[in-house]
Amino acid sequence: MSRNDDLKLKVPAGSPMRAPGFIFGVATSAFQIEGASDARLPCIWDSFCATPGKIRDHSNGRVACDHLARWHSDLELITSLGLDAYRFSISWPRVMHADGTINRKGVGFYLQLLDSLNERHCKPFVTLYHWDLPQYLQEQGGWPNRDTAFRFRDYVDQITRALGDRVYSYVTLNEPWCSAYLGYETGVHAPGLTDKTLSKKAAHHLLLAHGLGMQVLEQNSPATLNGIVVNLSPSYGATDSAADRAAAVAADTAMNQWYLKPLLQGVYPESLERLPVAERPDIQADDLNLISQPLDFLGVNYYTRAVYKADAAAGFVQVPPAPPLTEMGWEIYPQGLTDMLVSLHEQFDLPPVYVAENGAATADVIVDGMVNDATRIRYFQQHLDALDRALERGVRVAGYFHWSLLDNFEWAEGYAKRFGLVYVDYATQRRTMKQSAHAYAELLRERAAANGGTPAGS
Ligand code: IFM
Repeated sequence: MSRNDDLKLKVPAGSPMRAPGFIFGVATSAFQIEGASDARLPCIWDSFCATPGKIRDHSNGRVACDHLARWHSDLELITSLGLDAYRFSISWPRVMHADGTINRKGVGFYLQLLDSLNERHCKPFVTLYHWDLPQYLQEQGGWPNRDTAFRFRDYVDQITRALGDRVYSYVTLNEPWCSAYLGYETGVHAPGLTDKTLSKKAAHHLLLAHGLGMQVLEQNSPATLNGIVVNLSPSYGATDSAADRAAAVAADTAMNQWYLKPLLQGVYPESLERLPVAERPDIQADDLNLISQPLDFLGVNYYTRAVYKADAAAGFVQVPPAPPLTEMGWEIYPQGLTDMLVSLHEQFDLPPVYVAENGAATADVIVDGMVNDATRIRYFQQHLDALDRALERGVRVAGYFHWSLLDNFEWAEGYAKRFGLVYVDYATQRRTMKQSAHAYAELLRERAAANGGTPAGS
């Protein structure tokens, strides 16, 4: 393979990914890129960032990528990539007042963005909740308070009416496991609490919020594709011993099945019954019916796998990842994407699936005006190949979104970890397309030409 080939992305001839209907996109989220925190209500991540010791580089989302001011040129970048779709999130604290009425000024930003995306034939995938809970709702108990799910329902009702028919697809929640487990159990994410009982309650209320949101979407926006995005880490035993294999199953149940089963089958895993009574969420009649309403699609985010060994006290413990690692310290394991998709397909009666996020943080630097992120391109290619293997096995995957368009605020890691296809110099806010962005654009150009057209947006 020549050096030049190494900087290219390819999709094999005959792959369903080459068909024009397969969606290629990029994803971002509001808190991570927008900035202008003064022009909206505070959210739990503002408070978390203001708490000493929580963010590795002591940063916050006040400016981030200044996308609120620079959205127009960011949209030019999206257009220049020729993407079929752009997945972004709405900032709940930007579009709603604390009294539950809509904030027209905040909504105005999204209306412009949506109109411009539609003019450019780039499909808007809108995530309604990507972790930025309004702080006043946290003060009323946050996700462990059942009422928060109903406040989410009200917000979904208002925002979907305000956005009208501009949206192609709605995602109710992004990665509820992160909100519940990282936010309320390990405390490494906002709001930074460390309480197992709160975490289980939060998980249930997030799922309930999804169900209530789906009900509203069905009513207000039946023509959009409506679904949810979960993050899944396929679990493997550290050895082939029965104990390690059982540890992997237990971990899979706690992390993945806890969300998949209620959503897709309307039941919790049986292990719920083995939780101490005090730790069990309050599951009311009809909750599981609401949670398991039919989905137009299931979004899955895949970054890495997790390897477990048996542990007498905890049942399972995660083994530290082995190289090759990304800058996040996450193992690069593309086969996990195939395994995860195939196993979902075998276990559940699935709606179409989107890989709603996949990407890598790499050590990017600008040299002579260029960012040669060959490691990201390799990761990207390996995961496209892994996705193709899943398609060959009959999994109905309808699209792939790369995380992320821009380098951005990587939560507790601050700005040090760069996931973008586009490099952001935070001192000047200058954007530089990395080699991976050029490779993605070239792939889409080449696919469009093979299909007798031009890429979306161009
Ligand atoms: O940056 C996050 C994103 O907000 C949610 N999914 C994982 C990404 C990388 O950690």
